[in-house]
Amino acid sequence: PQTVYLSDYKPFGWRVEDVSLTFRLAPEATRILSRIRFAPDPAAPAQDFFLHGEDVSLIRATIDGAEVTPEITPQGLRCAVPEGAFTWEAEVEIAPASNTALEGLYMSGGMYCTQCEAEGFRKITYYPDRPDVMATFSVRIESDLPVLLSNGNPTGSGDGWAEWHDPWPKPAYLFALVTGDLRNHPDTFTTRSGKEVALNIWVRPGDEGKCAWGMEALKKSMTWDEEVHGREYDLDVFNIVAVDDFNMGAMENKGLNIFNSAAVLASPETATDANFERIESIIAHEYFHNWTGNRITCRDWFQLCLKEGLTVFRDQQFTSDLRSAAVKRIEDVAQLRARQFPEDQGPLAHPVRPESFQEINNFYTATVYEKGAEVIGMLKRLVGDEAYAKALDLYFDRHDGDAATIEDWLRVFEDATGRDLSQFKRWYSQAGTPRLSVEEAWDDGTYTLTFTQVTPPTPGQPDKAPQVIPIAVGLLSPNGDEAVPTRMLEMTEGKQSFAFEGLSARPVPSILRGFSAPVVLERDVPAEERAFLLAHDADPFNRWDSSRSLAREALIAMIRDGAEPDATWIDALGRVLRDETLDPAFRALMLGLPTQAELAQVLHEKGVTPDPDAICNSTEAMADAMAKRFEPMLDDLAAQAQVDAPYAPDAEQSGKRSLGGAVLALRTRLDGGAAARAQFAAADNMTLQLSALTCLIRAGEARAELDAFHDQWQGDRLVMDKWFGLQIAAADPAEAPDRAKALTQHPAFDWKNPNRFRAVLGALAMNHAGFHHKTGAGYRLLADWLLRLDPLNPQTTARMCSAFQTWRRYDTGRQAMMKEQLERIAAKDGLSRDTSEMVGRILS
Ligand code: DPP
Ligand code: ZN
Repeated sequence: PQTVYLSDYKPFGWRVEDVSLTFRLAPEATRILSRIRFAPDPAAPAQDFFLHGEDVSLIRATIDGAEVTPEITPQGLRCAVPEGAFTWEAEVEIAPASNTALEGLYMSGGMYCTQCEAEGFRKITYYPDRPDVMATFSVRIESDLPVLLSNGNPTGSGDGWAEWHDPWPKPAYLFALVTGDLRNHPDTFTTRSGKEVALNIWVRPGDEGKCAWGMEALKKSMTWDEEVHGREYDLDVFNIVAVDDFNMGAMENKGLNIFNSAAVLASPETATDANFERIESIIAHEYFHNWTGNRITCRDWFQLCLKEGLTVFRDQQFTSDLRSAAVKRIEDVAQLRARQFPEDQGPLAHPVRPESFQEINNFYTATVYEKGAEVIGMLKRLVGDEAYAKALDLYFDRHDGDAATIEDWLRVFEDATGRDLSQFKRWYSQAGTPRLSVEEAWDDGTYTLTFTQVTPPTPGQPDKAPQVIPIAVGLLSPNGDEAVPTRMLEMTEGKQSFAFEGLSARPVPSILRGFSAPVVLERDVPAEERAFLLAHDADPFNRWDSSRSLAREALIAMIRDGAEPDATWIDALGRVLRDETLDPAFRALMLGLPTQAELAQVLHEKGVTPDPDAICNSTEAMADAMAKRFEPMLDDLAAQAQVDAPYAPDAEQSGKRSLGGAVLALRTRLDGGAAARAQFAAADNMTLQLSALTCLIRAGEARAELDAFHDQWQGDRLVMDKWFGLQIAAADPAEAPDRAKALTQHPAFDWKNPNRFRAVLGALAMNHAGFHHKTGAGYRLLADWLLRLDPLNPQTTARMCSAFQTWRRYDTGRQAMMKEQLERIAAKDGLSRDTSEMVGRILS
C-alpha cells in the first residue's frame, strides 16, 4: 500500500464552482448523475486532471457536452481536459445494498445513508475527494421512500423526489444523504439574531420516544455556542438522523448530522445516566463542528486535529459548564490515561498531527482527539482565558470559508497575543508522553521546585526536544491552608527551577493541578503527604489524583510484593466519603479503583512486567477490604445517594446514582447480592437496573436476572448491546473467553452490526485478565473474528486491532501468543489496507 506524506501536499489545480447531483436510488443499482463546474486554480495550475473514485462503475462521462473516455484505475480516473473552465458530467452506478464497509452510500435497516469522512465520497461518484476542494452542492433525490434528506435547505419536493441546496461551500467529506421510512421528532430554535431554525431528529418507527433528550442537548449546544463563542447556526434547518449500522459515534455533515443510534437515542428506561451524558456531549460535539470543522475545515487529513482537538475541547467545556467542571475534568483525564497513554507509549504512537499514513481512517485516534484537546487546553492556560477568546474570534474572522492548517491556527494565537509559539508547536509534531520528574529544596523561607522533562523515543522519533509545559502549582501550609494559590509555571527547558519566596514554613506542593499538561508526573511522594493532600488540597482534580495515586501504589505493592491492602489509605478515603459537603459524583469517583488496564500501564511505566491475574486478584482483594472497612457507613451513604424526585439524567441525580452504584458494589461483596437483587427487581430506570445487574454478574449470581433482562429487552437493539457486553466485561476472567465465544453463537449476535460486534468482542478486550487469559483463548477468539469481519468492514476491524497494541509489555508466553495471532492476521490474503497498516505498526 501507498504511504501519503504531509510534506507531499499539493493543491488540486482546479476550483470547483458548483456541484449538482441526482440520485436515482435502488438497492443494487443506484444511478448518480453529477454535473460539476471546474475552473483552473490560478494560484496552483496543474497538469494532471485526476478524480477519485472507488467501486463505482462509470456509465458515461462528458466534458462540455462531448463524450470522453477517461483512463480508469482502481483509485479513480484521469482525463484530458480543456484549458479554461469546463463542465464535467458523469453517470455512475453503485450498489448500496452490497456495501458492508459502511463507507460511502449504504443501506441500514431499509434506509439509505452515507458516511463520507474521510474518503467515502469517492465511493459515490468521481470527484476530487479532498478536504481543500470546497463547493456548493445541489442535490436531487429520486426514491419512493417517504423521507428524502440531504445537506443545506430544502428547495422543492414532489411525489418520489426532493431537492436540496447547500449554500455553504464544503468539502465532499461533509456530503450526506438519507432516505427512508422515518419518523420525526421536531422542534425549533430561534437564533440570537432572530432567525428561526427547524430542528428535526429522524428515527426508525418505534424510536420516536427516545429523541427528547437529544433535542434538548441540541438546543443547549446552539445556545452555548452563541453565548460563549458568538457562533450562530447558518441554515434554515438542522437535521439529525439515527442509524443502527455506523462505524463511529456520529458525523457532522453540514445541516444533516448522522448519528450511530447509540449516540442519540435515549429514554430513562433504556439508557443509563452515562449514556445520557455521552449523548449530550456528542450532540454538542457534532453541532460545534458546524463552525470548527465545516465553516473552517482542514486543508488535508494531516490537519485532522485542527477540527477534532478543538471540537473535543469545546464539547468538554460545554459539559463542564452544564455539569460539574471538577467531575468532568477527572473523567476526561481518567479516559486520557486509559486510552491515549497506552497509544502514546506503544507501537501506535504518533504525533497529534501525524506526518504520514496509509489509511487515514486509522488516525481517528485518542491522540488526535483527546491529546489534541489537551494541547488546546494548554494553549488556553498559557495565554489566559481572555486572550484565548480573542484568538478564537480572530480565527473565525480570518479563516471562515477556509481549509486551514495547524500553522494557520497557531499564527492566529501569535497575532492575537504577540507570543512566539514555535516551541509550543512541538506538541503537534512530537509523539510520546513527556515524563516530568521533580526535586524540591527548602532554604530559609524559599521553596524551590526543579523539574526535569524527558520524552521517551517513539516510532520514527528517537530524539525529542523539550516542550513547553504549563505546570499549575499551589502550595499548602502545614495546617492545610492554601499558602500560595495556583500559579502557572511555564517550563520551556529540559531542566528548570522555580522558586517561591517569603514562606514562613516548608509547604506541601500540589503539582499539576487540574492536570494542566498531558504528562506523566514522576514523583515519589511519601504516603503521608499524599494523604495530607487527599484531605486538604483545594484543587479537586489533585485531591482525586492523590487518592488515585495512593490506591495505585497500594495495589502495586500488593501485586509485586504480596502486601496487604493499605489500611491508611482506606481510612483517609473513608474520611472523604463521610464529608457530606462533597458532591456525591466526586465521592463516587473517589471510590473507584484504578482499572486493571491502568495498573498494567503503570507497572509498565515502572519497568515491571504486568501479570494480569495478579492485577485482578489484588484489585479484588482491595475492593473486599474496602467493603469490610466501609461497612458501617454504607447505610448512610446509600441514604445520601437516594433520589426521591422523578428520574432526570442531570448532574445532581446522576451523581447520586453513581455514588449509589459504588456503594451497592461494595455491599454486594458483603451480602452475596441480596441488595443488588432487590434493586434489580425494583428498578424503574436503566441506570439502577444495570448497576444492579453488574454487581450480580461480578458476584457470579446473575443467571436469573440475565434471563429476565433478556426477556424484557430482546426487542430493543441498544439495550441488547448492553446485555451482550456486560456479561463479558464483568465476567470472571477465567470464564470470559468462553462466555464471549458462547455469545458469538447466540442467534441475536448480528456480527455485521458494528455496535453488536463491539459489544461482544470489544467487551472481551475490556476484561483485562479475561482477554489475557493464560491459555490465549481470548487472543484467538478476537483474531478469529477480526479475520472474519475484515473483508466486510475494514474500518471497524482495524480499529479493534488496537486491543493488541500493548502486546510487548506482557510476559514472554503471552507475547508469543499475541504475536502469533497478529502474524496470522497479517498473513491473510487480501487483508484490507486498514487492518494491514494497523497490524504492521503493532508488530513493528
Ligand atoms: N468527524 C466525526 C467526529 O469526530 C468522526 N467521523 O465527530
Ligand atoms: Zn469530531
